[in-house]
Amino acid sequence: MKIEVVTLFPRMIAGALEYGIVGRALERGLIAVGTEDPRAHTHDVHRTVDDRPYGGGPGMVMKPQPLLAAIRAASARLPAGSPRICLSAQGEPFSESAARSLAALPGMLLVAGRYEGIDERVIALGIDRELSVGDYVLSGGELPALTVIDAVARLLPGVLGDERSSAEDSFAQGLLDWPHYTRPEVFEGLAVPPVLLSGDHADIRRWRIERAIERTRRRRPGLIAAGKLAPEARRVLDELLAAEAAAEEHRGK
Ligand code: 4GO
Repeated sequence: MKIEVVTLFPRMIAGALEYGIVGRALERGLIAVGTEDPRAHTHDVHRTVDDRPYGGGPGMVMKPQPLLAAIRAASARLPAGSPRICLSAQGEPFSESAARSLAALPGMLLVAGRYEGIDERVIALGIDRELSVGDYVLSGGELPALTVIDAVARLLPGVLGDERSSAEDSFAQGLLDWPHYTRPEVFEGLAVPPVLLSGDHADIRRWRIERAIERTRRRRPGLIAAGKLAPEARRVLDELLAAEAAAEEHRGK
């Protein structure tokens, strides 16, 4: 997959992508990430990329001409069918399912704004969709762009090692993750749950899904209400609910 990022801080993107699974995916050519700096598209001696907001108020706005020129230059390096995406707190929520849709595409352009935001006409002329990584304001779109790149890259074929598959992730089940343990068996008085030492893979799988459901119900009930559970998780949840109803009945309601 070919990715382009429009940013005033290209080294922030390049630097963050050197590490871990995404770093290896880049080395192996499974993804390629380019950057385009709007400052390279200015024509004044001060290389101005921002200006004062019409209507007044504090802060500055990214001026349209250098930003749109950078978007067009970066777009020209991407395959047809690559969406131009702006990261902003006003965007639609980014999610694992949004990452899955993007991972099916040949490329994407990510626009990372700075200052108070970008001139709305750039969105009208050069952006296909706006995404938000969460309900909070950041000082730039670079970290959200890196978040999208990371979440998408690990879904691409070959990016995770043989022994790991994103299909095994709890989010593939529509759930929060289950708890993880490694050696030693007892750490500061806390033991690893015995089922994980049993070697019974069906029991272990069942335990993990149950723990994931338990956490998700407590911390993120909306994820379950949204009815997006994978069939395996749905089955386990239905059994848990039936067991709870039976226990309730037994206690005389
Ligand atoms: C994205 C960008 C938050 C998000 C941003 C988010 N803040 N929640 N700030 O995904 C334009 C200027 C947007 C700073 C940028």
